[in-house]
Amino acid sequence: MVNKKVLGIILGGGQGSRLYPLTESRSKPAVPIAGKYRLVDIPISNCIHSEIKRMFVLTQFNSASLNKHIKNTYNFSIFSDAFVDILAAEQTPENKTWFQGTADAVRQCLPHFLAHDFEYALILSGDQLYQMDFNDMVSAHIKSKAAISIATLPVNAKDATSFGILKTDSKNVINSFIEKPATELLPDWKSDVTSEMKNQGREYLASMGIYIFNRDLLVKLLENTETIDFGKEIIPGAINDHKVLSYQYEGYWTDIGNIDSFYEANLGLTDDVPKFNLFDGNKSVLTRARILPPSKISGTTLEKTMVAEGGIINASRIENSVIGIRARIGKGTTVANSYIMGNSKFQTLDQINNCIKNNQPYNGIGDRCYINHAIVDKNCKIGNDVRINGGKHLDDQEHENYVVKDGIVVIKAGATIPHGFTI
Ligand code: ADQ
Ligand code: ADP
Repeated sequence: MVNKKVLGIILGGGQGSRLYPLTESRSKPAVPIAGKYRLVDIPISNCIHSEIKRMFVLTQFNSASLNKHIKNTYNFSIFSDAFVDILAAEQTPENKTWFQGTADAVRQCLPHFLAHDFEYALILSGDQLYQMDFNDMVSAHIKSKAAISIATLPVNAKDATSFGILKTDSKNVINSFIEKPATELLPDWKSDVTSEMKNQGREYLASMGIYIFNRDLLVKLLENTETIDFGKEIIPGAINDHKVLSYQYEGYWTDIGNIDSFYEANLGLTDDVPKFNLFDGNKSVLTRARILPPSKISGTTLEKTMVAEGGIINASRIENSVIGIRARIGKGTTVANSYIMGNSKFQTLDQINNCIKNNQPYNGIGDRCYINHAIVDKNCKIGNDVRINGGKHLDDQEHENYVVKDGIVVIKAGATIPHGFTI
């Protein structure tokens, strides 16, 4: 089944500066999450489970890994209309280079969308972790004859300043909207929420950045080329002239747009009952089916840890961590509170022996290391006796091979960390 009325548009990211250095050499949708997926798999899986199988992914630059991932993962039957296409910001005589903002990205790609039949454009963010059936939202949109619908969620005062905050009438029609209000403005923006939400201090209705637009209205609203952002201009400008519906969502949803929230979202998956359920057969997150052997683990005490396929793990202890595909971790090593992304390919025994002979680190994490509070990006070579101890005691800093952001040490993709190095 392909829903012919809805076209999925996934905003794959601006310049990705908030996720730097994970976005140093790849586009944001290609950032690996949960050991074996990519960020873009989340919105694409939600769309596919909702029968919305025609999707565009808009991205600032089109990395080889994104292309390869989409091409190798989302293969639909040639007899269906389904597709996932990547649209990267391109230079044309009319447009200089980058997408200037979310609305500008959609505007620049509009000719590609309009070549397809659809009645509703479903616009999604590429950096959120949630499992949502969009059919309910589409039905509510159609039933109420709305022009635009926005998925919303009650949030607390601390979070409210980083979202679009809105108020509705008794029929859930949005009558006011403010993008990222300053703290002193918040008292005016409280909504009537359920007592459960009130008890949790979640009294502000936030936009989840998930929009449904009627096709013709989207085209019309984008005619004004001065408007570059949905949250800052298009939505606040539309609420007076059009029926903009709030579709209130109560499930788990989190924004993973910066290093801290990305780290928390990944490590949260190791909880006894994670808020995001990867083990739900009906809402599984789809990704590339790689042909990898099971991970081989020896002498390791594992606590609250997820280990993806293809690993060779000889560590002493791994706790509260996510270990990605083809990871290799040496003897006597401890990994705690960390996300180790793993490797893109296996090294041969000859290659490994050659590194050992030359006293060089090889792919993975060496022997007797201690790694805490860190994200180790793909294809790193971490030597023996390396100590990486992240935490709030570290100030933000940038080095050739790693950065520290919010106390989290991020080892850059492909970095070599010499034997005995300490952070
Ligand atoms: P933000 O998340 O701050 O707020 P923004 O940074 O514009 O908004 O990002 C929205 C999505 O679009 C993200 O997935 C981002 O990666 C992507 N994006 C940003 N710039 C882009 C560009 N130039 N090209 C392609 N993609 C781009 C928005 C809304 C708020 C709402 C929050 C919810 O503006 O009202 O509350 O989302 O997270
Ligand atoms: P990313 O940095 O986005 O995670 P990867 O490191 O996974 O990207 O690389 C993307 C693709 O390129 C992978 O599918 C992998 O097969 C391939 N690749 C990466 N490094 C190498 C390499 N050294 N030799 C051959 N193929 C590689």
